[in-house]
Parts: sequence; structure tokens; C-alpha cells
Amino acid sequence: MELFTYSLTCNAIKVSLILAELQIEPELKLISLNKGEQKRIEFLSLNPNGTIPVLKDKDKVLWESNAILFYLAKAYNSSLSARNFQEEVEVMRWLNWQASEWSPASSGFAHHRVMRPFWGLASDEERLATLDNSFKRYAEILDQQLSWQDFLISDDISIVDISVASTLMFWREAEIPIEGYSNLNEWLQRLENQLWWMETKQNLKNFMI
Ligand SMILES: N[C@@H](CCC(=O)N[C@@H](CS)C(=O)NCC(=O)O)C(=O)O
Repeated sequence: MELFTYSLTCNAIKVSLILAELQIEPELKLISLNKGEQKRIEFLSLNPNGTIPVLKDKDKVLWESNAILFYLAKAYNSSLSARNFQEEVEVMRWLNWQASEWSPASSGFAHHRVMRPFWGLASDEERLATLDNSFKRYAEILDQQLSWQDFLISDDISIVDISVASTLMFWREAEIPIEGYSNLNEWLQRLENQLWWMETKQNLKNFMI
């Protein structure tokens, strides 16, 4: 298995988290986004969108991080998959929400406060100032969903939790305003207590050295 990735971004983090949970170590192909390697012709033949992550598993080439989560969980018979039709519908709903609403509202914090400084670029304070309101709107939805169960689609972890929590991996470093959302905080703590979460976080810290 080969993973074309740039470890620090939230969509890449999703895939690293599930691979750590499944205890699969793919061959890592680093695509340096700051050098524009994702727009090179060889890479575009794998993903015409020119974005990471891309997973190659035998003859299967997959882009779109949520589809990669779905594929890995199913292909490797993971308990992170939906267990019945009702859960499948929930997985579909929350993965779409993650991509269309939550990611735009939450990924900018780590981008501006972790990734850009890592590349030696200034964070865009004006852009950051605009993020708070939309973040609050969607954090409230998450907090509400987590008021009656431990994880987003049930009391067990699923790929939805990995997908949604990926933008919060650096919540402390990126000063993401999660205080005040007690259910969300407890959920994140439950995820942070998982060995595969800790291992992924440590790998990211090593990447930044
Ligand atoms: N919807 C895609 C988004 C992929 C995406 O935008 N990846 C970012 C990193 S998180 C990227 O490669 N950006 C580089 C670029 O757009 O040139 C997914 O979930 O995989």
C-alpha cells in the first residue's frame, strides 16, 4: 500500500489516524505542498485534482480523504465501519457535513497557526478573525450531537469521529476555541486517549522537528 500525503494537513491526518488504528504501515510518498509537487504531471495522473491524500492499494487508486476512510474501514473489516443500514446513512450524512461545513469552518486555524509558521510563512490574522463565527456555529451542532452519545454516530468510534476530529488534532497549538463546548471537549479527550491517536500525534510532532 502506498500513501501520497503531506502529514500535517487535516485530510492527511484522517488517513494517518485510520492507518494507525488498523496497524497498517503504508509506504509513504511525501508530496511537498509548499513546493507545489501536487501539481506535477506525474502526481496529476494519480489525482487530477492535484491534492493529497491519495491511497494506492493493489490496483486501486483513491482520492478524497473521506472515501479513503470509508474504503479502508470496509476493506479491512474494521469496527470503525457502519454496522447496519441506519449507521451507513449516518456515516454518509456526517462525512458530507464534515467536508462541506465543518472542514471549511475548522481547518483554517491549524493552517494559519501551525502549518504556515512551519513553512516560515506568517499566519493571516485577518483571515483567522473571520473563522470564529462559523466555527462556533458548527461546534454547537457537534456539541449537541455529542450530548446523548459518546461518539458521533453511536457510543462507539467510527470513521466519522476520525474525519471530524482531524481538524482538531492541533487544537491547543492552533488555539481553536473549543472551550465552552463540554460534550465536544469530552469526546476529543476520549479520542486523544486512544493509542493510535497518540501515536499519530507523536509522528506529526516528529515530522515538524
Ligand atoms: N476533498 C479533498 C480535499 C483535498 C485537499 O484539499 N487537500 C489539500 C491538503 S489538506 C491539498 O492537497 N492542498 C494542496 C492544493 O490544493 O494545492 C479530500 O478530502 O481529500
